[in-house]
Amino acid sequence: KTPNVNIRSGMDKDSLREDIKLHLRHTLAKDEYSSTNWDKYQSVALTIMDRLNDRLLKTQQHYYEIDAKRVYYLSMEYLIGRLLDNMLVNLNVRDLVAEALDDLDLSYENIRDQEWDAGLGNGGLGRLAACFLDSMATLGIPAIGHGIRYDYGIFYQKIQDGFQIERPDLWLKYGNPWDTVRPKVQYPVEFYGNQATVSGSNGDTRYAWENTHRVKAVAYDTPIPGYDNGIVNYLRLWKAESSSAIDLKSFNQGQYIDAVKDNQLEQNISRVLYPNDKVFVGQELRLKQEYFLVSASMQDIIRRFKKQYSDFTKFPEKVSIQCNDTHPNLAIPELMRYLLDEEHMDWEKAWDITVETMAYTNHTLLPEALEKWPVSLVRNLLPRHLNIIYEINRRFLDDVKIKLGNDKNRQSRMSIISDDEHPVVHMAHLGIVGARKVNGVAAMHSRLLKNSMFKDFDEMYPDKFTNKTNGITPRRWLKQSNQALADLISDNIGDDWITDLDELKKLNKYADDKKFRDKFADIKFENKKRLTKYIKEHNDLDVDPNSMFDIQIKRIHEYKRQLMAALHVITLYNRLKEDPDLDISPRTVIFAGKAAPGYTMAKLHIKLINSIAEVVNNDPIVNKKLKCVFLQNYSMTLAEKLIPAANLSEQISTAGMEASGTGNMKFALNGALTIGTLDGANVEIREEVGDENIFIFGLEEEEIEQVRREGYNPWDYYNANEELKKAVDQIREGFFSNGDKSLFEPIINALLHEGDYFMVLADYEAYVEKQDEVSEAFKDQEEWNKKAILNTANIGKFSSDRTINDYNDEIWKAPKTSLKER
Ligand code: DL6
Repeated sequence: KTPNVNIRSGMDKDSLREDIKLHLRHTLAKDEYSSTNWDKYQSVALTIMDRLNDRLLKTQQHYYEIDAKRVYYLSMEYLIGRLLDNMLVNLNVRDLVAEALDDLDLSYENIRDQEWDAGLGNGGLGRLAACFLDSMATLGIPAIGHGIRYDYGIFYQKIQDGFQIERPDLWLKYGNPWDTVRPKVQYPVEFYGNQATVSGSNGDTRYAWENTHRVKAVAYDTPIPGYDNGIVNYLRLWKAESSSAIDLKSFNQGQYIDAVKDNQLEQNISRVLYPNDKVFVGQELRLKQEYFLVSASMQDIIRRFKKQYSDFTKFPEKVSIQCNDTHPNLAIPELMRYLLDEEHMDWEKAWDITVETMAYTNHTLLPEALEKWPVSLVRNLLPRHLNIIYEINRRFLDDVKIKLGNDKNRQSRMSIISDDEHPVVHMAHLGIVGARKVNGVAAMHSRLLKNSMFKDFDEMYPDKFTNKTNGITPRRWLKQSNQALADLISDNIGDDWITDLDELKKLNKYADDKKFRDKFADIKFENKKRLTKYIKEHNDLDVDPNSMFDIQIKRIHEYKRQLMAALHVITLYNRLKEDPDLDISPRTVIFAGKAAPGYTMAKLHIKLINSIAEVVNNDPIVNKKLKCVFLQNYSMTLAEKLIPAANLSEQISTAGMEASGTGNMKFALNGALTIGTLDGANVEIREEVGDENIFIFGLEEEEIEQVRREGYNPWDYYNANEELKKAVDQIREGFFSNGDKSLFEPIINALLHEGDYFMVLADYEAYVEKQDEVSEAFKDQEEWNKKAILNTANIGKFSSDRTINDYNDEIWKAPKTSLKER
């Protein structure tokens, strides 16, 4: 018996331990004989939820009392990963919980590793949303994230015989201790039906949406604690449920399946995350998902607003809505619909409120990723919204004529709805017209948006476009995932860096301190040893932790050019075959990443990498100095193992194609040096860490454009470089496919016969030369470590706290608060 414990909210070891025991017995009905590690993990999670819920209620009451403006982040994806470690770090009780578990003879690591990733996102866009939630809570911004609670997150990737195989991700199989269902927070979401004309009370014409089909959206809330500030915001995810009662007649007639069939269809809306990160496909279910998110969230937002205010002109003063990409941009016509049809506002007033409230973030320049919905599909699913969009467009094009002159071509380019045979709704145009601010995610990306993709719009609205360079949360990406490095930093400069990442600049002076350097290097080495063990366990491969860990982890995509890194591995292999004594830095080249299930070429790249690995790793002449690894099922948890262990970070996209990248920031923060093109945020990373501490190569964006204009011929590059020619020929001749010349033929065709759109051959030589420089640099470990420290020291700009402050200062203007007990 332990007296003086505050079981449900105490932050001391005894309270934590007693609550864990209590949950095991009374919530989960298990004891020391029957409980598994999973049960123990659940008890720990529930113990932490007790504390989070307490703070969540206090925080929400506090926001209410100070009459705070709310920020709503709308996103189809939140790649939050595992939560236990994250919650403990932010509540600042990780050590205490580990000690409490130790009292119970349990290992914290074992318990932590029971958790399955919440993979509710594809990649950068979804992870960015998760980092933003962390920063908004840490800055004490009254924010709520809205999304969808998919039954299946991003698929589980298996590598079988070198090929990617997709398996469903059953992340909810054993329940989820981190969210609380709010059965009373549910809204009807309507689809289909028709627009009807109804007359308003004063004789004017009003419209209504009738004969709709309804689905229910039910709220599930996950607490989001700020770092050590008493604030707990939440992420509200919607799950679809049937709203139609079971058809009792069929039920009574014994047709059980028919009676429940429709319900199942409705639940399909939140069944699965679409696994494409870039390619836009116009499927009805996806449009349903987007509107489902928007409709439920808007009803929730409006309900909260109306609880406190009756005057809708105050809406933009009290509410900001940030759309993560175009996916939630239906929020614009949805808010209009509400104000017009339900609040009976006139168009101009409703429009002013809408534009003042909304903001939209663009995440890509790739044309295939821009959402365009066939008008026919929108008409069928959302007839009232389509008419509103037509009216928005009509008024907008009138304005274009007035502001920019009567240029038909320009009007057609800018139109929200295309005026061709198969008209589509251009969701980015809708976002630009209907939002007060539109931002890109890195300086270069935002410049390109203004100067090329949305040039017309920038002329029309000169103050609308802005840049918000992405960032990452230092809580998860350093304090949580690289604890030893975090401790070393705190021991030397204190721990203000956790919430003020520019503090890391104080490390600059330690780059010349041999003792600090050694400690920094020891930590990296330990992290590499841990990864070595993981590789042995999962790929049955021995790699040398003394070798350079050269890592490329991200979605597999042609523009990200994993293929170029693969060609480099082949080149090193060939060189070593020719001269086994070649004096190069031994390397372990590590890849991980998922390809969209329908992206055949990307999947073939995975197979190629695995085939190269097979040859390289089994060749005793080269495998002392070179290894190649593809780790299956890249996830947040795997990233947390890989990033702290990296020496070299591969950020080698074709210039002008990667909007920002955020992996690049995570690596540099953890003391990896970048090899990269001048693309996305790499440009700004170079500015921060200094040209001498980063390896930049390759064609720049304008040069790429120029080469394209002048006519790019990949054969010129192929013929001019012996090593390149040899590598390409080996792939073609079946050297990596047991003589099978057809397997990789599509890759060869893309490179040589279809114009090498991503300019792999054009950049190959510069890339290999830069890699040679990397290899030389790695030989001087003292210098290398110095550069690594300088990367960590100068990466503070890329904290998502800075990004969120930028959004808040310029766009949302919400208050910042703290509930830290003093
Ligand atoms: O802004 C987050 C992230 C960027 O860092 C990546 O550069 C960018 O590719 C990614 N975009 C997407 C969505 N693409 N579309 N649509 O994932 O956003």
